[in-house]
Amino acid sequence: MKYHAIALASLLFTSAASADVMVHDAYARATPPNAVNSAIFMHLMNNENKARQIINAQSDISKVVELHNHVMHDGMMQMRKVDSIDIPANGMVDLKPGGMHVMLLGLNQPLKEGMDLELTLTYANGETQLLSVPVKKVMAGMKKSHAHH
Ligand SMILES: [Cu+2]
Repeated sequence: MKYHAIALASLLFTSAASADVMVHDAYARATPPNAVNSAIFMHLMNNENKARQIINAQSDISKVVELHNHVMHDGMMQMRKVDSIDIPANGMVDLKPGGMHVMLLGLNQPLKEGMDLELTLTYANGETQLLSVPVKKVMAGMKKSHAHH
């Protein structure tokens, strides 16, 4: 029985270590030469039975990195800094243009297609996740989300 207990313990440990939040299709928006800000988008999948919370994002590419969401204010969509991005248990969250995103403020260099940025996500439980995020050219996308007809 003792051996069983040990085997089970190591199995649990292994699965806990690999049961991360899965990140798919992460990309940073390429910028024109003089742009100072950009954003990172991604699809987050939580395979755990408990909710996860991203509480911080860090990167060397810009002076400030913030978690943002878009909210309607006086009939206008505005970006707001948020304290966390919640990913429900066994659920998923899309960071996408017009919605939640990782905001890069004060870029240290223009973002060109083909570059890869390093981004570190910090979760409320203390875990960190290092991502390699490719830079992609995308259409602004904002006009579509503003159309209400
Ligand atoms: Cu923003």
